[in-house]
Amino acid sequence: MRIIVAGGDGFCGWPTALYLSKQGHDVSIIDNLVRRDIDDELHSNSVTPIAPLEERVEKWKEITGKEIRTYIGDLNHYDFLTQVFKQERPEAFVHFAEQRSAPYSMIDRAHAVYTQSNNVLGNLNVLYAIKELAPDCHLIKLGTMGEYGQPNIDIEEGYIEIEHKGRKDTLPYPKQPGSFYHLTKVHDTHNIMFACKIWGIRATDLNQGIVYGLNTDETRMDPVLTNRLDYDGVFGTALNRFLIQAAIGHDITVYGSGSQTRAFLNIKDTVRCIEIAANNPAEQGEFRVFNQFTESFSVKELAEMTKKVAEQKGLTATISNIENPRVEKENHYYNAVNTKLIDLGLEPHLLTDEVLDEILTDALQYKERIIQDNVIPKVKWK
Ligand code: NAD
Ligand code: USQ
Repeated sequence: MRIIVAGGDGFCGWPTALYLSKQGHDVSIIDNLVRRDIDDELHSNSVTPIAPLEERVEKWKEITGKEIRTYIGDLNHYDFLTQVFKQERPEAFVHFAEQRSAPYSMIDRAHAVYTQSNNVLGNLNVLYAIKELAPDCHLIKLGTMGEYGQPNIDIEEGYIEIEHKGRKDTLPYPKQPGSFYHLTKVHDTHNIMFACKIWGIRATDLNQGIVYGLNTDETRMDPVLTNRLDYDGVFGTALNRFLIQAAIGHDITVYGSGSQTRAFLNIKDTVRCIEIAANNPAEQGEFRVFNQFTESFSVKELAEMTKKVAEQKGLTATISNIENPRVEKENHYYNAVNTKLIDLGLEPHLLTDEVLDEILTDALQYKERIIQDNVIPKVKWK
């Protein structure tokens, strides 16, 4: 299958591009490299040294003989995007290319505006490019579990059957996102659903949980293929961040009580979920939603698991409940459904001590690169 991976230089996109290429798909990457620029803006870095994109794909070709073509440009430059569509004639378009940090979107007005215009308008351009140039192309769009928020009922996969005043309907599941970033995913969802309805586009919205880990079998093949690993207070996510904090002897920063619960998955499952979606395309006109996660944990549980594994390695790990910089529910019900990807063949890599140990070992290898000052969160919601 001819597949474009937009955002293919990023944390999820790079290992996905490699995995799809290994499976025999004809892969090309679109990326404007803005994530590398944001590292400069924040005076931050990936824990792992990451090679330039051109070097990465050259190494992949050298090792495997497989070519991944790259297009450096912005989804918001429509002329650029249409040129890529004409050249590649994609059968699937995997869309990772958005600003993905909730804290970054909450820095100030300018960062909120950037996040919303980059994400919502970029996605709208992709919808138009599919409509005008590749109407059969399957859009595989990365959404987020955070679109649903933390309702006091079970979270379904995209839709819920509601009975109201004696009548029944299946409606989009209510959305209660927790940041201007998470809101962009809700806006995207509505735009995609509408485009499917009016133009007959086929789309799968993957409401992904928080991804942990960094390496897959492919990224481990050579140091040049190593994936990025974020740790700072803006882009670092729970669990990966906790393990890195443990690696450098920093307190594990649980925000508030730590009772807040989220859905998680291993990066090794991310790449497989994309393959499953690609191999089982949505029908023409169908807007399909899969909840892409394998397990849920409270933040407190993750901190405790990290502490245990770090101590087994002889590290000192202290859990510190710091004032929550976000406005979010801490004590809440959380039970989300995730059967659709499993029914299509996903075999989850679950979170074990061995998995935690593996990520911690990777973090320890590069711990000298970590800039201590970036670890504490500085962005507040209010
Ligand atoms: P990332 O920031 O590492 O990668 C995103 C990539 O997209 C970057 O390489 C960036 O340069 C590129 N990009 C951004 N805007 C672009 C544009 N307008 N044009 C072209 N390229 C652009 O993020 P990630 O962690 O790999 O996340 C990928 C996707 O998955 C995002 O949409 C994110 O919202 C979603 N997601 C991520 C997680 C997670 O835990 N990392 C969880 C759920 C959902
Ligand atoms: N948290 C801590 N301590 C930390 C960091 C985070 O307690 O040091 C808490 C946060 O308060 C929050 C939870 O952990 O309650 C998750 O925070 P996070 O930064 O790991 O994740 P989030 O901001 O939700 O965003 C990440 C990705 C985003 C993706 C989302 C999936 O950056 O792209 O969409 O996870 S989800 O959470 O399912 O919406």
